[in-house]
Amino acid sequence: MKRRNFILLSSVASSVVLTGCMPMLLAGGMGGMGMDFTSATNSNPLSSSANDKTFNKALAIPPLLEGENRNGTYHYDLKIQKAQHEFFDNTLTDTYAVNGTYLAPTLKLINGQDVSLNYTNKLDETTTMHGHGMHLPAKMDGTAHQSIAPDARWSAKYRVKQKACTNWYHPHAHEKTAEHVYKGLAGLIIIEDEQSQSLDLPKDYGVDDIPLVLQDRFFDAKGQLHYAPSMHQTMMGYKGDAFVTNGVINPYVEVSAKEIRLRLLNGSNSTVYNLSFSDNRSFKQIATDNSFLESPVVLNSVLLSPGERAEIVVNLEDDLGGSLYLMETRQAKAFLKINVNTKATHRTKVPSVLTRLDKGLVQDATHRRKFVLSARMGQMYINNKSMDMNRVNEVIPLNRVEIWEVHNQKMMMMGMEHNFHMHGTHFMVVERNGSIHNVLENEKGYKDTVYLASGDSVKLVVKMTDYTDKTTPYMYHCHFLEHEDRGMMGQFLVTK
Ligand SMILES: [Cu+2]
Repeated sequence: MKRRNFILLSSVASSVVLTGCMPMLLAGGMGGMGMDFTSATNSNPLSSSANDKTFNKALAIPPLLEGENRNGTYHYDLKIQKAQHEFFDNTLTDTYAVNGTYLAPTLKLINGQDVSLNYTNKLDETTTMHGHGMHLPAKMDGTAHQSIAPDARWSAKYRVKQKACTNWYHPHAHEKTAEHVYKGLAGLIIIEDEQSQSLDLPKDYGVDDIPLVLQDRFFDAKGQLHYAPSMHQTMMGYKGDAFVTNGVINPYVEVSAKEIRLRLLNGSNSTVYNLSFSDNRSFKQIATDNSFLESPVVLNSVLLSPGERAEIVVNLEDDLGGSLYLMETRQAKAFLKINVNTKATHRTKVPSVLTRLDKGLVQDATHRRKFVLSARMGQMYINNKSMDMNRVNEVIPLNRVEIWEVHNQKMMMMGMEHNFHMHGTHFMVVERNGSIHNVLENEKGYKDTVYLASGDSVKLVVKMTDYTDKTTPYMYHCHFLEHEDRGMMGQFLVTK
Protein backbone atom coordinates (compact mmCIF):
# COMPACT_ATOMS: atom_id res chain seq x y z
CA MET A 1 0.00 0.00 0.00
CA LYS A 2 1.27 3.39 -0.91
CA ARG A 3 2.13 5.58 2.03
CA ARG A 4 0.41 8.88 1.92
CA ASN A 5 0.87 12.28 3.36
CA PHE A 6 -2.73 13.01 2.60
CA ILE A 7 -4.94 10.51 4.27
CA LEU A 8 -8.48 10.98 3.17
CA LEU A 9 -11.08 9.30 5.25
CA SER A 10 -14.59 10.55 4.85
CA SER A 11 -16.00 8.99 7.98
CA VAL A 12 -14.41 11.39 10.41
CA ALA A 13 -14.77 14.68 8.63
CA SER A 14 -14.30 16.61 11.83
CA SER A 15 -10.74 15.37 12.06
CA VAL A 16 -9.48 17.45 9.16
CA VAL A 17 -6.99 20.04 10.21
CA LEU A 18 -4.50 22.14 8.36
CA THR A 19 -1.17 22.68 9.98
CA GLY A 20 1.09 25.12 8.29
CA CYS A 21 1.68 24.21 4.67
CA MET A 22 1.19 20.49 5.17
CA PRO A 23 -2.41 19.37 5.07
CA MET A 24 -2.88 16.41 7.32
CA LEU A 25 -5.91 14.46 8.13
CA LEU A 26 -5.27 12.79 11.35
CA ALA A 27 -8.06 10.35 11.68
CA GLY A 28 -7.85 7.38 13.93
CA GLY A 29 -10.63 5.44 12.28
CA MET A 30 -10.27 2.88 9.55
CA GLY A 31 -11.08 3.69 5.94
CA GLY A 32 -13.97 2.20 4.05
CA MET A 33 -11.79 -0.24 2.12
CA GLY A 34 -10.83 -2.59 4.89
CA MET A 35 -8.07 -2.18 7.39
CA ASP A 36 -5.70 0.62 6.64
CA PHE A 37 -2.72 0.34 8.92
CA THR A 38 -0.79 3.18 7.39
CA SER A 39 -3.58 5.58 8.18
CA ALA A 40 -4.42 4.12 11.55
CA THR A 41 -2.64 7.06 12.98
CA ASN A 42 -3.67 9.51 15.55
CA SER A 43 -6.71 11.65 15.99
CA ASN A 44 -6.37 15.32 16.29
CA PRO A 45 -8.28 16.05 19.48
CA LEU A 46 -8.28 19.77 18.83
CA SER A 47 -10.94 19.12 16.23
CA SER A 48 -12.83 16.40 18.02
CA SER A 49 -15.55 16.55 20.58
CA ALA A 50 -15.27 15.75 24.24
CA ASN A 51 -16.87 12.42 23.40
CA ASP A 52 -14.00 11.44 21.12
CA LYS A 53 -14.09 7.67 20.90
CA THR A 54 -10.88 7.29 18.96
CA PHE A 55 -8.54 7.04 21.91
CA ASN A 56 -10.16 3.88 23.17
CA LYS A 57 -7.30 1.62 24.16
CA ALA A 58 -6.07 1.60 27.73
CA LEU A 59 -2.51 2.80 28.08
CA ALA A 60 -0.11 -0.04 28.81
CA ILE A 61 2.20 0.49 31.75
CA PRO A 62 5.50 -1.40 31.44
CA PRO A 63 5.87 -3.83 34.37
CA LEU A 64 8.10 -2.53 37.14
CA LEU A 65 11.04 -4.76 38.10
CA GLU A 66 12.60 -3.93 41.47
CA GLY A 67 15.25 -6.63 41.28
CA GLU A 68 15.75 -9.79 43.27
CA ASN A 69 18.22 -9.54 46.14
CA ARG A 70 20.73 -12.37 45.81
CA ASN A 71 23.54 -11.98 48.37
CA GLY A 72 23.26 -8.22 48.40
CA THR A 73 23.16 -7.72 44.64
CA TYR A 74 19.87 -6.91 42.96
CA HIS A 75 19.36 -9.08 39.90
CA TYR A 76 17.12 -8.25 36.95
CA ASP A 77 16.56 -11.16 34.57
CA LEU A 78 15.84 -9.92 31.08
CA LYS A 79 15.17 -12.04 28.04
CA ILE A 80 15.61 -10.34 24.67
CA GLN A 81 13.24 -12.16 22.36
CA LYS A 82 11.19 -12.22 19.20
CA ALA A 83 7.53 -11.61 19.91
CA GLN A 84 4.23 -10.55 18.43
CA HIS A 85 2.33 -7.52 19.63
CA GLU A 86 -1.24 -6.41 19.02
CA PHE A 87 -1.00 -2.79 17.87
CA PHE A 88 -4.21 -3.30 15.87
CA ASP A 89 -7.24 -5.38 16.81
CA ASN A 90 -6.96 -8.96 15.58
CA THR A 91 -3.57 -8.35 13.94
CA LEU A 92 -0.27 -9.51 15.33
CA THR A 93 2.82 -7.51 14.47
CA ASP A 94 6.25 -9.14 14.60
CA THR A 95 8.42 -7.38 17.16
CA TYR A 96 11.47 -7.63 19.35
CA ALA A 97 10.89 -7.22 23.07
CA VAL A 98 12.36 -7.82 26.50
CA ASN A 99 10.30 -10.36 28.50
CA GLY A 100 6.98 -9.19 26.99
CA THR A 101 5.72 -8.45 23.48
CA TYR A 102 6.92 -4.89 22.86
CA LEU A 103 9.36 -2.63 24.72
CA ALA A 104 10.84 -3.80 28.04
CA PRO A 105 10.08 -3.74 31.75
CA THR A 106 10.89 -0.61 33.73
CA LEU A 107 13.86 -1.27 36.00
CA LYS A 108 13.80 0.46 39.37
CA LEU A 109 17.29 0.98 40.81
CA ILE A 110 18.24 2.68 44.07
CA ASN A 111 21.32 4.85 44.32
CA GLY A 112 24.03 2.89 46.12
CA GLN A 113 22.63 -0.50 45.18
CA ASP A 114 24.76 -3.22 43.58
CA VAL A 115 22.89 -4.41 40.52
CA SER A 116 23.23 -7.10 37.89
CA LEU A 117 21.17 -6.70 34.73
CA ASN A 118 21.21 -10.21 33.29
CA TYR A 119 20.42 -10.32 29.59
CA THR A 120 19.81 -13.47 27.56
CA ASN A 121 19.68 -12.99 23.82
CA LYS A 122 17.02 -15.24 22.29
CA LEU A 123 17.06 -13.41 18.94
CA ASP A 124 18.57 -14.96 15.81
CA GLU A 125 21.10 -12.17 15.63
CA THR A 126 23.68 -10.45 17.78
CA THR A 127 22.55 -7.45 19.76
CA THR A 128 23.64 -5.50 22.85
CA MET A 129 21.93 -3.66 25.70
CA HIS A 130 23.18 -0.22 26.66
CA GLY A 131 22.30 1.69 29.82
CA HIS A 132 21.56 5.15 28.43
CA GLY A 133 22.39 7.78 31.05
CA MET A 134 24.00 5.28 33.39
CA HIS A 135 27.25 6.14 35.15
CA LEU A 136 29.10 2.85 34.96
CA PRO A 137 32.39 1.23 33.90
CA ALA A 138 33.00 1.09 30.14
CA LYS A 139 32.90 -2.72 30.16
CA MET A 140 29.34 -2.55 31.55
CA ASP A 141 28.14 0.07 29.05
CA GLY A 142 26.51 -2.38 26.65
CA THR A 143 27.88 -1.03 23.39
CA ALA A 144 29.03 -3.06 20.39
CA HIS A 145 32.13 -3.90 22.44
CA GLN A 146 29.87 -5.99 24.70
CA SER A 147 27.97 -7.87 22.02
CA ILE A 148 25.55 -10.62 23.01
CA ALA A 149 25.50 -13.43 20.47
CA PRO A 150 22.33 -15.50 19.91
CA ASP A 151 21.66 -17.68 22.96
CA ALA A 152 24.44 -15.96 24.90
CA ARG A 153 24.10 -14.20 28.23
CA TRP A 154 25.67 -10.96 29.33
CA SER A 155 25.32 -9.14 32.62
CA ALA A 156 25.83 -5.46 33.31
CA LYS A 157 27.11 -5.45 36.92
CA TYR A 158 27.84 -2.23 38.74
CA ARG A 159 27.05 -0.12 41.77
CA VAL A 160 24.49 2.61 41.09
CA LYS A 161 26.33 5.89 41.70
CA GLN A 162 24.16 8.75 40.54
CA LYS A 163 21.26 10.96 41.45
CA ALA A 164 17.62 10.07 40.95
CA CYS A 165 16.56 10.30 37.31
CA THR A 166 14.79 8.52 34.47
CA ASN A 167 17.22 6.66 32.21
CA TRP A 168 16.59 3.97 29.65
CA TYR A 169 18.10 0.91 28.06
CA HIS A 170 18.23 -0.12 24.43
CA PRO A 171 20.49 -1.98 21.98
CA HIS A 172 23.70 -0.39 20.74
CA ALA A 173 24.65 -2.99 18.14
CA HIS A 174 27.09 -1.92 15.46
CA GLU A 175 25.09 -0.30 12.64
CA LYS A 176 21.98 -2.13 13.89
CA THR A 177 20.89 0.11 16.75
CA ALA A 178 18.17 1.84 14.75
CA GLU A 179 16.56 -1.36 13.51
CA HIS A 180 16.66 -3.12 16.88
CA VAL A 181 15.13 -0.16 18.70
CA TYR A 182 12.57 0.23 15.94
CA LYS A 183 11.41 -3.35 16.40
CA GLY A 184 10.70 -2.65 20.05
CA LEU A 185 13.81 -2.97 22.19
CA ALA A 186 13.68 -0.12 24.70
CA GLY A 187 12.80 0.21 28.36
CA LEU A 188 13.02 2.74 31.17
CA ILE A 189 15.38 2.69 34.14
CA ILE A 190 14.09 4.68 37.10
CA ILE A 191 16.77 5.57 39.63
CA GLU A 192 15.60 6.67 43.05
CA ASP A 193 17.62 8.17 45.89
CA GLU A 194 16.85 9.54 49.36
CA GLN A 195 16.01 12.91 47.89
CA SER A 196 13.57 11.64 45.30
CA GLN A 197 11.88 9.44 47.87
CA SER A 198 11.40 12.31 50.32
CA LEU A 199 10.11 15.00 47.95
CA ASP A 200 6.37 15.67 47.89
CA LEU A 201 5.88 14.43 44.33
CA PRO A 202 3.54 11.89 42.72
CA LYS A 203 5.31 8.53 43.17
CA ASP A 204 2.73 5.82 42.59
CA TYR A 205 4.11 4.05 39.50
CA GLY A 206 1.56 3.80 36.72
CA VAL A 207 -1.08 5.62 38.78
CA ASP A 208 0.08 9.18 39.31
CA ASP A 209 3.73 8.65 38.26
CA ILE A 210 3.28 7.53 34.70
CA PRO A 211 6.08 6.40 32.37
CA LEU A 212 5.57 7.31 28.72
CA VAL A 213 7.80 5.87 26.00
CA LEU A 214 6.91 8.02 22.99
CA GLN A 215 7.62 6.65 19.51
CA ASP A 216 6.45 6.85 15.92
CA ARG A 217 6.32 3.92 13.55
CA PHE A 218 5.44 2.95 9.98
CA PHE A 219 3.18 -0.05 9.60
CA ASP A 220 2.88 -1.71 6.21
CA ALA A 221 -0.32 -2.98 4.59
CA LYS A 222 -0.18 -6.12 6.72
CA GLY A 223 0.26 -4.17 9.93
CA GLN A 224 3.91 -5.08 10.19
CA LEU A 225 6.63 -2.75 11.37
CA HIS A 226 8.34 -1.42 8.33
CA TYR A 227 12.00 -0.50 8.72
CA ALA A 228 13.43 0.56 5.40
CA PRO A 229 14.63 4.15 5.39
CA SER A 230 15.57 5.69 2.08
CA MET A 231 18.71 7.80 1.91
CA HIS A 232 16.54 10.89 2.28
CA GLN A 233 14.87 9.42 5.36
CA THR A 234 18.23 8.47 6.77
CA MET A 235 19.36 12.05 6.41
CA MET A 236 16.20 13.88 7.40
CA GLY A 237 14.81 11.43 9.92
CA TYR A 238 12.82 8.23 9.69
CA LYS A 239 9.48 9.52 10.87
CA GLY A 240 6.66 7.01 11.17
CA ASP A 241 3.05 8.05 10.63
CA ALA A 242 1.61 6.33 13.69
CA PHE A 243 2.31 7.63 17.18
CA VAL A 244 2.87 4.81 19.63
CA THR A 245 2.78 5.38 23.40
CA ASN A 246 4.09 2.51 25.55
CA GLY A 247 3.33 0.26 22.59
CA VAL A 248 -0.27 1.46 22.19
CA ILE A 249 -1.73 3.54 19.36
CA ASN A 250 -4.30 6.11 20.47
CA PRO A 251 -4.33 5.21 24.18
CA TYR A 252 -6.20 6.75 27.08
CA VAL A 253 -5.24 6.76 30.73
CA GLU A 254 -7.54 7.33 33.68
CA VAL A 255 -6.26 9.45 36.53
CA SER A 256 -7.44 11.25 39.63
CA ALA A 257 -7.98 14.99 39.94
CA LYS A 258 -4.56 15.82 41.34
CA GLU A 259 -1.00 16.46 40.28
CA ILE A 260 0.20 13.83 37.82
CA ARG A 261 3.84 13.16 37.05
CA LEU A 262 4.75 12.06 33.53
CA ARG A 263 8.16 10.56 32.82
CA LEU A 264 8.57 11.36 29.14
CA LEU A 265 11.08 9.56 26.95
CA ASN A 266 11.52 10.42 23.29
CA GLY A 267 12.06 6.80 22.25
CA SER A 268 11.75 7.53 18.53
CA ASN A 269 14.45 6.78 16.01
CA SER A 270 14.78 10.28 14.68
CA THR A 271 11.75 12.45 15.33
CA VAL A 272 11.89 15.54 17.49
CA TYR A 273 8.76 15.98 19.60
CA ASN A 274 7.45 19.26 20.97
CA LEU A 275 5.05 18.19 23.69
CA SER A 276 2.22 20.18 25.16
CA PHE A 277 -1.34 19.73 26.37
CA SER A 278 -4.37 20.23 24.13
CA ASP A 279 -5.58 23.24 26.13
CA ASN A 280 -2.06 24.68 26.18
CA ARG A 281 -2.06 24.66 29.98
CA SER A 282 1.22 25.19 31.74
CA PHE A 283 3.02 22.43 33.60
CA LYS A 284 6.18 22.10 35.62
CA GLN A 285 9.26 20.32 34.37
CA ILE A 286 10.96 18.85 37.41
CA ALA A 287 13.72 16.73 35.91
CA THR A 288 15.83 16.53 32.81
CA ASP A 289 17.85 13.56 31.53
CA ASN A 290 20.03 12.79 34.55
CA SER A 291 18.71 14.72 37.52
CA PHE A 292 16.03 16.87 38.99
CA LEU A 293 16.23 20.51 38.01
CA GLU A 294 17.15 22.63 41.02
CA SER A 295 13.69 24.20 40.87
CA PRO A 296 10.65 23.37 38.75
CA VAL A 297 10.51 25.20 35.42
CA VAL A 298 7.06 26.34 34.28
CA LEU A 299 6.47 25.62 30.59
CA ASN A 300 3.70 25.30 28.02
CA SER A 301 5.69 22.89 25.87
CA VAL A 302 8.84 20.85 26.10
CA LEU A 303 11.05 19.89 23.17
CA LEU A 304 12.57 16.42 23.31
CA SER A 305 14.95 15.08 20.68
CA PRO A 306 15.53 11.32 20.38
CA GLY A 307 16.87 9.85 23.62
CA GLU A 308 16.08 12.87 25.80
CA ARG A 309 13.86 12.60 28.87
CA ALA A 310 11.80 15.06 30.86
CA GLU A 311 9.80 14.53 34.01
CA ILE A 312 6.86 16.89 34.19
CA VAL A 313 4.07 17.47 36.69
CA VAL A 314 0.70 18.68 35.46
CA ASN A 315 -1.99 19.84 37.86
CA LEU A 316 -5.40 18.27 37.20
CA GLU A 317 -7.02 19.26 40.51
CA ASP A 318 -9.72 21.30 38.78
CA ASP A 319 -10.36 18.85 35.97
CA LEU A 320 -12.59 16.19 37.50
CA GLY A 321 -14.85 14.80 34.78
CA GLY A 322 -12.78 16.32 31.98
CA SER A 323 -10.24 15.12 29.45
CA LEU A 324 -7.16 16.51 27.82
CA TYR A 325 -4.53 15.27 25.42
CA LEU A 326 -0.79 15.08 25.45
CA MET A 327 -0.02 16.64 22.07
CA GLU A 328 2.93 16.80 19.73
CA THR A 329 2.70 20.24 18.23
CA ARG A 330 5.04 19.88 15.24
CA GLN A 331 2.74 17.30 13.70
CA ALA A 332 -0.42 18.41 15.54
CA LYS A 333 -1.12 14.90 16.71
CA ALA A 334 -1.80 13.40 20.11
CA PHE A 335 0.08 10.68 21.94
CA LEU A 336 -2.36 10.17 24.80
CA LYS A 337 -5.79 11.08 26.08
CA ILE A 338 -5.97 11.76 29.80
CA ASN A 339 -9.36 11.21 31.44
CA VAL A 340 -9.69 12.75 34.87
CA ASN A 341 -12.43 10.63 36.35
CA THR A 342 -11.85 10.05 40.04
CA LYS A 343 -11.53 12.28 43.07
CA ALA A 344 -8.10 12.39 44.57
CA THR A 345 -7.58 10.61 47.86
CA HIS A 346 -4.31 12.35 48.53
CA ARG A 347 -2.61 15.30 46.95
CA THR A 348 0.95 16.45 46.43
CA LYS A 349 2.49 19.86 45.90
CA VAL A 350 5.62 20.25 43.81
CA PRO A 351 8.32 21.69 46.08
CA SER A 352 9.95 24.93 45.00
CA VAL A 353 13.40 23.44 45.58
CA LEU A 354 14.07 19.98 44.23
CA THR A 355 17.83 19.43 44.45
CA ARG A 356 21.22 21.09 44.41
CA LEU A 357 23.48 20.49 41.43
CA ASP A 358 27.23 20.74 41.18
CA LYS A 359 27.51 23.51 38.60
CA GLY A 360 30.61 25.41 39.58
CA LEU A 361 32.87 23.65 37.14
CA VAL A 362 33.18 25.97 34.16
CA GLN A 363 36.05 27.95 35.63
CA ASP A 364 37.82 24.71 36.48
CA ALA A 365 37.95 23.57 32.86
CA THR A 366 41.52 23.11 31.69
CA HIS A 367 40.97 21.52 28.31
CA ARG A 368 38.72 22.07 25.32
CA ARG A 369 37.61 19.72 22.61
CA LYS A 370 35.57 20.48 19.52
CA PHE A 371 33.11 18.17 17.79
CA VAL A 372 31.64 19.11 14.40
CA LEU A 373 28.62 17.11 13.21
CA SER A 374 28.27 16.91 9.43
CA ALA A 375 26.74 14.79 6.68
CA ARG A 376 27.53 14.13 3.03
CA MET A 377 25.74 11.79 0.64
CA GLY A 378 24.08 9.70 3.31
CA GLN A 379 27.24 9.26 5.35
CA MET A 380 27.60 10.97 8.72
CA TYR A 381 30.66 12.38 10.40
CA ILE A 382 31.99 13.84 13.60
CA ASN A 383 35.11 15.90 12.90
CA ASN A 384 35.07 14.48 9.36
CA LYS A 385 35.42 10.92 10.62
CA SER A 386 32.80 8.20 10.55
CA MET A 387 32.59 5.66 13.32
CA ASP A 388 35.33 3.04 13.30
CA MET A 389 35.13 0.39 16.02
CA ASN A 390 38.90 0.07 15.92
CA ARG A 391 39.67 3.75 16.38
CA VAL A 392 39.78 5.60 19.68
CA ASN A 393 39.00 9.20 18.83
CA GLU A 394 39.63 10.81 22.19
CA VAL A 395 41.48 9.99 25.40
CA ILE A 396 40.21 11.76 28.51
CA PRO A 397 42.06 11.87 31.82
CA LEU A 398 39.98 10.88 34.83
CA ASN A 399 38.59 13.79 36.85
CA ARG A 400 39.77 16.46 34.42
CA VAL A 401 37.17 19.16 33.82
CA GLU A 402 36.78 19.84 30.12
CA ILE A 403 34.68 22.01 27.83
CA TRP A 404 33.28 20.14 24.84
CA GLU A 405 32.07 22.37 22.01
CA VAL A 406 29.62 20.68 19.72
CA HIS A 407 28.65 22.24 16.39
CA ASN A 408 25.87 21.17 14.05
CA GLN A 409 27.46 22.33 10.84
CA LYS A 410 25.01 24.12 8.59
CA MET A 411 25.01 22.70 5.09
CA MET A 412 24.74 25.02 2.11
CA MET A 413 21.47 23.68 0.80
CA MET A 414 19.77 22.10 3.75
CA GLY A 415 19.74 22.09 7.47
CA MET A 416 19.64 18.95 9.55
CA GLU A 417 18.69 18.46 13.14
CA HIS A 418 21.04 16.45 15.33
CA ASN A 419 21.74 15.89 18.96
CA PHE A 420 24.80 14.85 20.92
CA HIS A 421 24.81 12.05 23.46
CA MET A 422 27.67 11.02 25.68
CA HIS A 423 28.03 7.71 27.47
CA GLY A 424 29.11 7.02 31.03
CA THR A 425 28.46 10.41 32.54
CA HIS A 426 26.32 13.52 32.50
CA PHE A 427 27.24 17.01 31.41
CA MET A 428 26.02 20.54 31.99
CA VAL A 429 25.04 22.76 29.06
CA VAL A 430 26.79 26.05 29.79
CA GLU A 431 26.51 27.91 26.51
CA ARG A 432 24.23 27.78 23.48
CA ASN A 433 24.98 29.62 20.24
CA GLY A 434 27.67 31.72 21.83
CA SER A 435 25.87 32.89 24.95
CA ILE A 436 25.11 31.60 28.41
CA HIS A 437 21.78 33.42 28.11
CA ASN A 438 20.63 31.08 25.35
CA VAL A 439 20.82 28.06 27.64
CA LEU A 440 17.22 27.10 28.30
CA GLU A 441 16.03 27.02 31.91
CA ASN A 442 14.93 23.42 31.51
CA GLU A 443 18.33 22.26 30.23
CA LYS A 444 20.10 23.50 33.38
CA GLY A 445 20.11 20.05 34.94
CA TYR A 446 22.42 17.12 34.41
CA LYS A 447 21.98 15.93 30.85
CA ASP A 448 23.41 13.24 28.61
CA THR A 449 21.75 14.24 25.33
CA VAL A 450 21.51 17.77 23.97
CA TYR A 451 19.53 18.98 20.96
CA LEU A 452 21.14 20.99 18.16
CA ALA A 453 19.02 22.62 15.46
CA SER A 454 20.78 23.24 12.16
CA GLY A 455 23.67 25.63 12.73
CA ASP A 456 23.47 25.40 16.52
CA SER A 457 26.44 25.05 18.80
CA VAL A 458 26.64 24.21 22.49
CA LYS A 459 29.34 24.15 25.12
CA LEU A 460 29.22 21.34 27.63
CA VAL A 461 31.13 20.91 30.86
CA VAL A 462 32.32 17.32 31.00
CA LYS A 463 34.07 15.39 33.75
CA MET A 464 34.62 11.63 33.77
CA THR A 465 34.77 10.21 37.27
CA ASP A 466 35.27 6.88 39.05
CA TYR A 467 36.10 4.53 36.18
CA THR A 468 39.10 4.10 33.91
CA ASP A 469 39.78 1.49 31.27
CA LYS A 470 42.87 1.32 29.05
CA THR A 471 41.21 -0.62 26.27
CA THR A 472 37.40 -0.41 26.39
CA PRO A 473 36.01 2.87 25.13
CA TYR A 474 32.77 4.71 25.77
CA MET A 475 30.97 6.38 22.89
CA TYR A 476 29.59 9.77 21.95
CA HIS A 477 27.22 10.18 19.07
CA CYS A 478 24.16 11.70 17.52
CA HIS A 479 21.10 9.93 18.96
CA PHE A 480 19.11 10.19 15.75
CA LEU A 481 19.58 6.47 15.33
CA GLU A 482 19.85 6.50 11.54
CA HIS A 483 22.64 9.07 11.88
CA GLU A 484 24.39 7.04 14.55
CA ASP A 485 24.28 3.89 12.43
CA ARG A 486 25.64 5.83 9.42
CA GLY A 487 28.74 6.88 11.28
CA MET A 488 27.95 9.94 13.41
CA MET A 489 29.71 8.44 16.42
CA GLY A 490 33.12 8.34 18.03
CA GLN A 491 34.85 6.59 20.91
CA PHE A 492 36.76 7.77 23.96
CA LEU A 493 38.88 6.13 26.59
CA VAL A 494 39.08 7.37 30.16
CA THR A 495 42.55 6.93 31.62
CA LYS A 496 44.30 7.67 34.91
CU1 LIG B 1 22.10 13.43 13.79
